[in-house]
Amino acid sequence: MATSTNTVELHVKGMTCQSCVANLSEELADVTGVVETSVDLNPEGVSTVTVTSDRHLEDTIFKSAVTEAGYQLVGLSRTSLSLAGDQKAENGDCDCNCGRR
Ligand SMILES: [Cu+2]
Repeated sequence: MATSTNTVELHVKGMTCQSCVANLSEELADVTGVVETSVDLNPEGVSTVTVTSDRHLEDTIFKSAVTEAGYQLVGLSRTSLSLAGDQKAENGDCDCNCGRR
């Protein structure tokens, strides 16, 4: 199995205290593939929830987990960290026809 680590940042509205944090963390922990969740709580606005998984997970999976826990997913951003076994040599090959004729 290829080891790749996927990190997704969820922007979640409606979390106000540590039990919200625990609540959502639990919900996310139930998602297959999720290995780690960390929450940067912002009680007055949008909290940032960083989810690390060992596979690619669809946006809709996160959305339903957040909704299930009773909060609102207002945004999502991905930083795909390919840590191992995914080093393709990109030699900057030119796609266009320059220099060919
Ligand atoms: Cu709470």
